[in-house]
Amino acid sequence: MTSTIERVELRRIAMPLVSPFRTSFGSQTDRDILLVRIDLADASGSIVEGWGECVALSEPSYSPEYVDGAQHVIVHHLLPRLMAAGPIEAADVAPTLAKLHGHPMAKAALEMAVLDAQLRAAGQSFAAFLGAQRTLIPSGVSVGIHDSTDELLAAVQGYVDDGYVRIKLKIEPGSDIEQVAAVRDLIGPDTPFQVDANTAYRRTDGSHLARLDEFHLLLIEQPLPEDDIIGHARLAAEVETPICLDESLVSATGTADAIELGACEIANIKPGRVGGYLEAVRIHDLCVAKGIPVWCGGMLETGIGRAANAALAALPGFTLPGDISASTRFYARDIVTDPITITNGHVTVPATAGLGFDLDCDVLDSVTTSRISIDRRGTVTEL
Ligand code: NPQ
Ligand code: MG
Repeated sequence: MTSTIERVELRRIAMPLVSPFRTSFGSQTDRDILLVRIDLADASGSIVEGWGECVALSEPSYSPEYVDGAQHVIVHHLLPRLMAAGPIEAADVAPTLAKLHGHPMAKAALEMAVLDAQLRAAGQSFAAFLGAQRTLIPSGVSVGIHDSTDELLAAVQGYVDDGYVRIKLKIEPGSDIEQVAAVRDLIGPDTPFQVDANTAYRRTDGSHLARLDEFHLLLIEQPLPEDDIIGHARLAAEVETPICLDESLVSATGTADAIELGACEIANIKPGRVGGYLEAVRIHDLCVAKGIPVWCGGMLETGIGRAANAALAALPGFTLPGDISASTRFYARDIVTDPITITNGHVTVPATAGLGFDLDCDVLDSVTTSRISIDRRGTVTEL
């Protein structure tokens, strides 16, 4: 069933992180997030609201998108086209916007809001919509770069105590080998352990990265720049530890090519990076067909994105633990009434109608930094 977009609200929120999060591209203490609310009207005129979360960071440091740019392209390019398209459902969003190049995170946020509204109207959970059978998924944690190995080990021990079943360590050239060795020593040989370089290495670093093989890591995530597919293929031949792509994978067709070239032995799937949850499912299906293990990445989402990610990660091809940690890993207070928690190392897949969250309006209002409304004629009003 298709519905008409009646009104859109864009809301910016400022979420302080419980501790600074450092990656090879920089350190962050706050998360500036763009939320999208879309009011859909069905044929009888009854209105249901849906929410989406844009995962773009404040700077174009992880990918070319950034949150101010995402808001601009939504207001001035994406929404005018989407609203002109007439009655739609979630599956129509990406095709309707396909002639506008790039901006996957902005597009994904719109598709997500339509999907949430559509599922709420149908009384269906996202997991049921996807055909996901699992009710629990294993929870991994991403640990930032620390200058001091002692501080790093204290942080890792804290996450092990919290019950996380898999540790991911952010790395960059410098103390990488030494810190991986120290963490492996701390957690023992049987705890699943992987690293993420966020593009910090070069093609010539093959023999250096092969030194990680002795620590029996699950994978090395995105060691090289995002456009260096052949470099990753060469590295995959040179290093025993499987090479996993994150930043390089922006579509199903590109993922198929990377797999064929031998550059992608494992895939990190992030719905925002690939233009939405529906494209993420296509990448999942393709990887299952090719025998490539997948796992769900994370972008420090609020309870909105975290709920949707948990449902996606319940699909059968997600055979490795994802970066879907408890909300408290990053935020003291989430904007939803039922934040994602971890019990015995697992997250419960949401079962309520929609993407699987309900907003805590008081908390949401308390972190809101700006709000605009866009009506059917495209008129923008500051709220
Ligand atoms: C990754 N995420 O897999 C990303 C990178 C990322 C959980 O490791 C603020 C600061 C927000 C750094 C969002 C994880 C961020 C950030 C995502 C890094 O590569
Ligand atoms: Mg990554």
